[in-house]
Amino acid sequence: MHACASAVAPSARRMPAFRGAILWRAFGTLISMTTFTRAIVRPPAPNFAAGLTTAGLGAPNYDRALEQHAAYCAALEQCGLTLTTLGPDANHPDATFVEDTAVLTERCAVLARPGAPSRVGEVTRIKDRLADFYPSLPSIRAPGTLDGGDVCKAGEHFFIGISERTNEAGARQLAECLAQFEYRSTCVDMRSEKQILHLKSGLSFLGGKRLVVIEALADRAEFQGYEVIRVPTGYEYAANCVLINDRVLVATGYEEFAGKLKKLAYQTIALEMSEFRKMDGGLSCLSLRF
Ligand code: CIR
Repeated sequence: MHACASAVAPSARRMPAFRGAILWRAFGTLISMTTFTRAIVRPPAPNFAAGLTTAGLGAPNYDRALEQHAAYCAALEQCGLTLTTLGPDANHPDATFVEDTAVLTERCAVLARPGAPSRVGEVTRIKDRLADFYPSLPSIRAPGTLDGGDVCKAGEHFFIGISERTNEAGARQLAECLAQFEYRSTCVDMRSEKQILHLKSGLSFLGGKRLVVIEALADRAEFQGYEVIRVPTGYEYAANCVLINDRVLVATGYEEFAGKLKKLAYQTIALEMSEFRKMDGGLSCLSLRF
């Protein structure tokens, strides 16, 4: 079967095709800006601490994680999003990191195939929910693996990280799917960057031609032509920030970085992420935005 074969969901109700992509011209270039209206989230299950982690920061406190998740959801609503909240999934302790299960765009959605075997089953339940919004849900197929956290949408362009979770076959399949919807993509091989789990742990898009990039990746040829806000070594966690409509979610504790964004006229919302960080999670991982 074709790598990007699509399963048409019978329950499809609405296709967000080309919704929310605003195009405008700046410096002679057409620039697109996505307007998000919805997000899917899933609070952590009580066995959240049994998930995968390399952080070495100790076990997360469940009650605090729930509080931080609730604050995160409130911030998404403040950004104008309507939330679909899934029930906690104790069969998959990492399932709160919903971002890794799919890649969502204005024109299409692609189901991921997580690189960690313990996370593969998370996709089935997300698929049912996404079928409410997308009439067709192509998926990444074996031997391809792909985590949504390795995919950074920068307007009409996608950066796809080749990582410990996303392999070349998975990245290629995604690029082919996206090309069918007129999106371009570039692969970023980050297997030598051991300090970050996913590409988006070290790369964020802030609209126009502006990226936030960790120092270790900042000089990569893939980002030439972009205005790069560099995040110094030791502060990598700040790089996973999330532009949602007219605001940017940032992790608390990185005042200098937040100050830089404010100077560039972004409205920031700072969120405490300590308990998710203990499980290698950042701000973007906690939602699927579309
Ligand atoms: C994992 O290792 O898969 C989870 N504990 C953390 C996933 C974080 N997701 C992301 O950065 N997109």
